[in-house]
Amino acid sequence: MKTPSILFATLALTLVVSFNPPIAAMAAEEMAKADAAAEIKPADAAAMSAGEVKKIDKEAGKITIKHGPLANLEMPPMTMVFRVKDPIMLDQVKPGDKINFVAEKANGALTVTQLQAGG
Ligand SMILES: [Cu+2]
Repeated sequence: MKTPSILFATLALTLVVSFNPPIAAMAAEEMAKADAAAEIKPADAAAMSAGEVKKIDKEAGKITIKHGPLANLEMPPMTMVFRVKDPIMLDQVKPGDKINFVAEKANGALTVTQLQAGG
């Protein structure tokens, strides 16, 4: 009774080996998509992005954020300076805070229009 199971195991192994590369590649791609979606969803359906506050300049109304991918701006992760829509937003966070935010292009400048601590 051993022969059939060995045969089956060999066949299964052959299938796994021959199909594994494309499946693995596809799975990684699907996982990347799922990750991107998961990052956007919890905070707000309106696609908030995750980031970390690096620096705040209240006088200039600017905030430096180390941000993840910004889907709406087609921007990869990086650390950069944003304007804020309302300087009062800068009172809600401090350097080192993890934040969720929405950035939009307003009058040619990238502006944070929504900001919330935590995340
Ligand atoms: Cu950026």
